[in-house]
Amino acid sequence: MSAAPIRCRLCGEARLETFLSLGRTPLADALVRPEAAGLPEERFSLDVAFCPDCSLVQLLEEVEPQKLFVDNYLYFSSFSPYVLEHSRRHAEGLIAARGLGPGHLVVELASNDGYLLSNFVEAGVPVLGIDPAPAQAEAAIAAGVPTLAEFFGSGLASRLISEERRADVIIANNVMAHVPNLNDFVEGIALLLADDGVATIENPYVRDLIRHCEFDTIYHEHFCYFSCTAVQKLMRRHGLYLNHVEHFPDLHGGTLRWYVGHHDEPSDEARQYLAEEQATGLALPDFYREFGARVEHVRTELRKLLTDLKSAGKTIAAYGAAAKGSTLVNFADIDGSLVDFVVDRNVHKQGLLMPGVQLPIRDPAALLEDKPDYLLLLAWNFKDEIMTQQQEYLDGGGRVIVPIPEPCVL
Ligand code: DWN
Repeated sequence: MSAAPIRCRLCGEARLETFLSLGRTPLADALVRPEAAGLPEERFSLDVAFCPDCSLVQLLEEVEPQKLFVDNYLYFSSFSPYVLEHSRRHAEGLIAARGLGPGHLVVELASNDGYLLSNFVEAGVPVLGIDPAPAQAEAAIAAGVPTLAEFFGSGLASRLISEERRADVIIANNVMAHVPNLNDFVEGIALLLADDGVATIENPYVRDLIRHCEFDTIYHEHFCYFSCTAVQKLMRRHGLYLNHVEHFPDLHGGTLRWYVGHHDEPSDEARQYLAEEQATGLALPDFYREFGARVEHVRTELRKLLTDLKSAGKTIAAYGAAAKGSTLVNFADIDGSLVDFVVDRNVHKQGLLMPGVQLPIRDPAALLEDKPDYLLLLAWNFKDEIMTQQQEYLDGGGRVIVPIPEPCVL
């Protein structure tokens, strides 16, 4: 019996157009324990499609969220100082703009280890975190952030409002792209958000991903890749409106923050982004058609650069056991024949192996111990922060390789 046609996650359209295939890859955050080295890992196809009806960019294959975010999820937001500062500014801005205080409620979806809500707790604003990853939820609770270790959707939202809890602010950073049932997730936001409330939603901006060839941001945790056009269509299906947009070009390779509410009050910025997307063709399939060829070019150039350095007797390590790093090293087949090890500040990742290529992950101190000639930045989105942090390694003659948007040596 043929499988049911894969339909658009947003609008149900069946005519999806695949424009990129990154092969069958392991799960980006499924780091490998040393005792499992050499054993086969689960792999899933990583094919990306465009919906001609609502312009949502999305993955075709779906990996169950339990496997992605519960069984073995090691991403803790607090290991990135840039993310902590960005979050502090976001919280302070909302508290000031909306006069938040003890009588309000701020709910964060995918609250991780409490890295953002802790700012509201310090300001005396009641909060509720929701995150299905047990270790992160536990860390948040230990940090004084009340947290439900559950997946969010219309069911949990209905339960919360039955307890007379509506949110004055809902924050959803790097989560709306991570849910297979997009409409149920947004329906939950519409139910939980107070009538005069605001939801702020952050995700990588698909325009920046395509323009800067950030194909490594594509992995199984990211079911969707959003434009303002798609977000507006998605919100309207649930009685919500896209009212404002903020762009953060240096966050995760280019992030948009969408502000949505129950009333149609678009700002000039929101109108401008929507108009620009129509003018630049972001809502049309041609915008994505050449992407595959550009991705292939980056893979070829990066492999050539690394191979030439190895042939010249140089040693190479990598920085950042990032999910995006897993996509890059597995798609470009950057294994132990090219890179000796990866370093990462996240202590939960140290001692494990990168998925697929199974590169060992060590403490960044290894850079001063082993003094590799070159350092491939898998977490290139934090280049400035990492280079500042690793100044001693650089002063000792270490050189940095930035792989995206075009492989280069700094
Ligand atoms: O959407 C997601 C984004 C927000 O974060 C999640 N699904 C998964 C994760 O993706 P990622 O792992 O590609 O994100 P990062 O934040 O780019 O990963 C950076 C990695 O580098 C982390 O493992 C932490 C590490 N790091 C470090 O070792 N030293 C990061 C910084 C800033 C540092 O100074």
